[in-house]
Amino acid sequence: MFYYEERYAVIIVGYYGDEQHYKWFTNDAQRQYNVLTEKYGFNDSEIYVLVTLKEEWVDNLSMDPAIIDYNATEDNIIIIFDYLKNIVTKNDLLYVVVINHGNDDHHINFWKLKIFIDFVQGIFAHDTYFVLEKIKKVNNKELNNEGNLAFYHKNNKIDNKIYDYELNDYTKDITARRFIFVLQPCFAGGFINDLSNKNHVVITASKEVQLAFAPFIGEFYYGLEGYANDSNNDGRLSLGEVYEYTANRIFEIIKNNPEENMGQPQHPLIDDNGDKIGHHYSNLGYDTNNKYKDGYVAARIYNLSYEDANLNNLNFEKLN
Ligand SMILES: [Ca+2]
Ligand SMILES: [Ca+2]
Ligand SMILES: [Ca+2]
Ligand SMILES: [Ca+2]
Repeated sequence: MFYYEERYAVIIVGYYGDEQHYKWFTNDAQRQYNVLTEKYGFNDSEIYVLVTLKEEWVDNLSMDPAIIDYNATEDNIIIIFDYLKNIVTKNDLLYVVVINHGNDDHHINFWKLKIFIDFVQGIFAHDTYFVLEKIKKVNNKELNNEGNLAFYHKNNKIDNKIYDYELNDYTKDITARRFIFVLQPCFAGGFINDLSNKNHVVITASKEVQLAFAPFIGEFYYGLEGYANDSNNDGRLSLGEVYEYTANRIFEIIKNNPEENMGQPQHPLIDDNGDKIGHHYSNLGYDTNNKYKDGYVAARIYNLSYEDANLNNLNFEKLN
C-alpha cells in the first residue's frame, strides 16, 4: 500500500443561472467540504474553495461563507493551479470537483428547439465547457445578459467560460501521483478526451452527448459519505465502488422518474486508464479486474484517504 505525503482538493462552483441552483450548488460545495474534513480528515488549508457569492440571494445561501477562499473566476482558477504546480509532488493526491451547469458548442440547437441534434460525431469533436458566474459590474449593475450570452456563444468576447481544453491547459503540468476529477456539468463526458492521462481518474455526470439533470453530485457524496456498496467485500470503499454506486443510483432515479433528465438517458462515465475514452460501468470497456480497462485503477484507490494502491505496474509518467 502506498501512502500519499500530501492531499489537496479544489472545489469550483460556477454559474448559477437562478436562485434554486444557487441554493443547490452552495449546498453541494458545503457537503463536499464537510465530507473532505469530517470523513477524510482534510485540513481547511488543504482545500481551495472557489465560490462567487450573490448578495441578492442571501436567503438561499446554503454554505458557510467562511470556507470560501476565492471568487470563482477564470483568473483565480489559473492562479490556484499555477500555485499547485509548484507544491504538488508525485507523492501527492489532487482532487478537483466542478459543480456547475455545462454546455457544448455542438448542441446549441437542443436548447432552442428542444430536440437533440448532434452536429459533430466523435469524441474528439466535442468542446465542452462550464461557465463562471459574472462578477464584473458596470455602473454598479451586474452584466446578467452578457453572462447569459456567454453561456450560448463560443465567440462571445467576455471570456468567463472554462473549456475542456482550457482546464487541461491549466492543470496539465501538475505532477500528482493521483489526480482525480469529478465533473457535474451537463455534457461533462466531453472533458474526458482532454483530461485523460495515465495517473488521472476522470468521473463525469453524463456522456458528452447527454444532459445531467439527475442529481449526480449529490449521489456521489452519499457514496463518499459511506452509503456505497462494498461490492468486493474487502471492508473498504474504493473510488470505483463509489462511482458504481453513483451511476447505479442515477440509473434507478431515471428509471423511476424519466422526467428527471427530460426523458433522456444519463450515463455517468469513468476514465482511469489514460486512453482518452470514458466508459459506463455497464459497458464492456469497464472491467475492475483487467488493468487495461477502465475501472481497474479506481477499484484500487480508497477514495480521498491517504491510501493509494501500490500499482507498480503502471507508469506514472505523463502522456504527451
Ligand atoms: Ca476561458
Ligand atoms: Ca473534449
Ligand atoms: Ca471494497
Ligand atoms: Ca478509458
